[in-house]
Amino acid sequence: MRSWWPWPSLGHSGEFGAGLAFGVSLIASLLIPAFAGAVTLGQHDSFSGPSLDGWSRGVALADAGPEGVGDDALEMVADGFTNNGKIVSFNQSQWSGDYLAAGITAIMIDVNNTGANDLLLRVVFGTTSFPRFGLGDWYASIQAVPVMAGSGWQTILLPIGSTDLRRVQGSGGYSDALGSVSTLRLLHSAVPRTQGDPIVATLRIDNITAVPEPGTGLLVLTGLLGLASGRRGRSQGRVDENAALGTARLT
Ligand SMILES: [Ca+2]
Repeated sequence: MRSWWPWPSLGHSGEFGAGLAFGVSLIASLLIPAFAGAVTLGQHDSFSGPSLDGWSRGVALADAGPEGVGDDALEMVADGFTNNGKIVSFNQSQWSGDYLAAGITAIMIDVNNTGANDLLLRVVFGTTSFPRFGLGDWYASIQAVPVMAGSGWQTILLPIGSTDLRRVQGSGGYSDALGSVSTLRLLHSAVPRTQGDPIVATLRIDNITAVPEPGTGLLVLTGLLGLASGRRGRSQGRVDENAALGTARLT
């Protein structure tokens, strides 16, 4: 059988070949968008049960969501200096894909800062699996949403329009990047960047939702506002109507 390996002199068997093949595979995995999933309008992660809903970093915490008993959430704990020194979680499955084709203009999240330090939350989109080594185009929230220590549950909105995000790595345009997202990251950072800032903090998140464009997805938006309004009475947070339209922040 003819070998698939294009360089016969190198071969693809033995330690060298295996190592080289692994290296090529690793580089390819970093360069090629994963597209394990296709993001869709209105999709919603609620962390029911022990699953992390495809999110990496953090743990599933039973009965820790905004609804209390029976409502699970994802908790991130950062110690400020080790590999777990930052508040960051990321998704490379159902949150990868074409955000522009899907008509998504913001990410809505329930958050609860149970730690002792205030947080500045941002979303970051990348066309590769990792921002390291300068690979890929990455866009981050220009304006962070502050979530104070001891906040209780709040609903926040992170708009992702072309004027809401800033390129923090790479050279690709906004449309190309948001049209081929491989990784969505949620993190704390003082300025827009690909990675979080070290901090001692604890953050719980729940009900991550892809919010539609105003007007074109009015029914979906109305439903989302209804959900947020229902949670509002049980938390300190509130949803600003303009914020839900992707033009301001939540408090
Ligand atoms: Ca939940």
